[in-house]
Amino acid sequence: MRDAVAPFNVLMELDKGVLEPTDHTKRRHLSDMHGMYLEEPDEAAGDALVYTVHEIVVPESPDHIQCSTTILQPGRVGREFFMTKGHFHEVRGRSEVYLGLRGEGRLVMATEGGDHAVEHIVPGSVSYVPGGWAHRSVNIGSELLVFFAAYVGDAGHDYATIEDEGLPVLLTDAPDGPRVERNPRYTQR
Ligand code: M6P
Ligand code: ZN
Repeated sequence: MRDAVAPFNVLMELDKGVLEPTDHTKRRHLSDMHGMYLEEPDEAAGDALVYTVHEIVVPESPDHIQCSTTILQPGRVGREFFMTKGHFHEVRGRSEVYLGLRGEGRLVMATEGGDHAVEHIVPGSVSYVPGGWAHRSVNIGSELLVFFAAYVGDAGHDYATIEDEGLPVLLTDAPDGPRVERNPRYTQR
């Protein structure tokens, strides 16, 4: 972790989402997404890379703001587009902001009560994720989806709550374009 007391700069390659320097990089492959898609991936897909997250790490305190870039590969598992795992914040009230940099995506959000919202991620889009809303990004295009995210320092990631059932809606590749479909596995809590 850098000395968060001193001001600092990092440089972002806008079309690739690479931060220089980066404190931490995580990569999620199909094997990390087990059970999150309705269908299991084709064996032919192997353990493909789904997305990469480059993080600037600062103290996990509400005085700080965590920043990261996410690079989502184009692809599908069955009819569903490649997506991030998605999460609630462990501290439910913590909010987040997304800035689209490249490609075309959707930001799927949902509350624990079952409300949902779907916003576009495109270069220049600024999306506000209020506290209490789980969020997952989906690449609906044929090129990389790249976006920047900033969130309150102590937010934390709660993956478990949506791991089994997912979110109320799915983004699928339909003949007439990307479609928001009800998730048959979701039951309202
Ligand atoms: C965004 C932010 C990060 C998150 C990343 C990948 O960059 O919301 O906090 O880690 O997307 O999403 P996930 O953690 O759900 O895999
Ligand atoms: Zn978040």
